[in-house]
Amino acid sequence: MTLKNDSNPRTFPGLASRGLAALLAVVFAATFSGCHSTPKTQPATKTSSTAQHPVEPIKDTMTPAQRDARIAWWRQARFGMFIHWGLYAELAGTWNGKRLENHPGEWIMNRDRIPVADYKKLAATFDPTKFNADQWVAMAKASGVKYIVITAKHHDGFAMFNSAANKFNIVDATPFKRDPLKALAIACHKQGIKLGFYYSQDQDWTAPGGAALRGGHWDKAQDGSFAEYVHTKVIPQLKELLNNYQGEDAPDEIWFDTPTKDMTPELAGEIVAVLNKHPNVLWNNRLGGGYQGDFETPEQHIPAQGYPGKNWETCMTINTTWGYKSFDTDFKSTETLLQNLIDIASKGGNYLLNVGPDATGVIPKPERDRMLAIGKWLKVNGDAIYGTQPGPFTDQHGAYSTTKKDRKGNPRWVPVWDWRATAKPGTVYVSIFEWPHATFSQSNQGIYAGRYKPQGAQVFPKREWHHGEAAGQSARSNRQRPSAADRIVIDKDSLAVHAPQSAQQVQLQRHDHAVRVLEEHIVLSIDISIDYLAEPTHPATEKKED
Ligand code: JFZ
Repeated sequence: MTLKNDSNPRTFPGLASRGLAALLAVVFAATFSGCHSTPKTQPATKTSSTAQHPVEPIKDTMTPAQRDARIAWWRQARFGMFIHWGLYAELAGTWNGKRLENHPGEWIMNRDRIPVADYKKLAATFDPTKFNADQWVAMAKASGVKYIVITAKHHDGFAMFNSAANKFNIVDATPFKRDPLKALAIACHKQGIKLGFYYSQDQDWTAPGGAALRGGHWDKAQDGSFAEYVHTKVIPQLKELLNNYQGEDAPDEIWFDTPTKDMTPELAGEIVAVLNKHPNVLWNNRLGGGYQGDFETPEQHIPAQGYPGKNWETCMTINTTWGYKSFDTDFKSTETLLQNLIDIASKGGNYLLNVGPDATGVIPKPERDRMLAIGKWLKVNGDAIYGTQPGPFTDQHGAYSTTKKDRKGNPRWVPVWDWRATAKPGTVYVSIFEWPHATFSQSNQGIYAGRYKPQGAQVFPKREWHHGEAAGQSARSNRQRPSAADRIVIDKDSLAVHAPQSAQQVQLQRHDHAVRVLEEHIVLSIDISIDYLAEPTHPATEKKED
């Protein structure tokens, strides 16, 4: 591969200015305006949707353009905040003086086999007087999230909203007597944040007939007909959730969970018929009954390649529990969380990061701190995340382990946290986690020693980066960090190093903008959007997720 850095007239230092890069972005956008309207999702054929499902989801009756418009906000959002909040917050992970280990707090009723009557008593003392919807939403907004998803009803069956359909709810059964979902809907509407409701449609440990995973029912009060449970609780409550917040334009999505075989295609179809009356409401892939929903929901992990061509969202705990546990202090570092967000964006997904408020209505400070630190980074670098597509490079940032297995027994994906790229038409954003381990300067060979070698890259403005750390030391604590104003400019020939002729077919499917950049013989401007690592966060408790 010949490198032509000097001969390319456009790789001049002036490119380092943001203004010029922005200008180029506009030029590229104009050049490729024909290609970004291309729908990614193919229309489902009549046979595949109607044959499988008694009721066809509304999206399957739409044109690709309508379907894209319906989910556009969600695709651009990239970052959301999950909230697991319910009666279990009162127990905070402890029942009868015994700490619940190895299970999340919201599963305590099931894991400790708490009798239905005893669990229901928790409502009488649930009084989250410190709950303040405006504060929660303001915090979410400052964290840079574009949407919130909150547990309207979790597996314990307790409705965190005003429900005429079932009295086991926060308005009728607690001294609090208010509907926090209403307050959140109002606050979200005011502050421009989308709002989704999590609803456990299948498991319900306090309603007769509701399902119970991990051992089945443990209390006679749980026995009954699943269909009757769906008809008398699930469908009426879903109607409430879909209709009672319309003044606030909510909800924007319903997040179903843990489908079992009980959820037959017919019962699920009845639910879909209700959802279809609200064509803009998105719903995830966990309804059951064979329905795919609008998006995939990998949980607690980031898939190695994302889900090319699909909408997907990784949901993840900020420590190790979803529902509040007073003694879970195993928080992921801000740096890990940010790298997860960037990794997910580079693969075209959303990051739904969870917080677990306590029983007084307070989001624990370590969780708030981390959320806000992410928001601080996004404020400077958000254009590398929001509304982006996967980056153009085919580099694999990791490898499948030959020894470690994942939950399903397959070789585990072990990521390398070096750098990730995202893209918008005409612009590629490179976020670098591991700044190179060597002295390097503006020469073709010297720029990147170590793993990352985009030969031909040039760093502007002209200056040398010295990296003062010994090999093997923590690369995080003291490495030299680039600032947001720095640029790497890579010309088409050096880009071709990453995209050999043979690989371009593969690239065309996911990264058409970048491939067209190559074909047009123009310089690709790459924004380095890094800044955040300058802040020391929590070096002692760092933990990498895979
Ligand atoms: C589910 C819930 O059970 C959990 O409480 C939380 O709400 C989370 C977001 O979603 O978590 C699951 C679902 C399925 C499995 C594990 C956790 N599973 O199949 O192993």
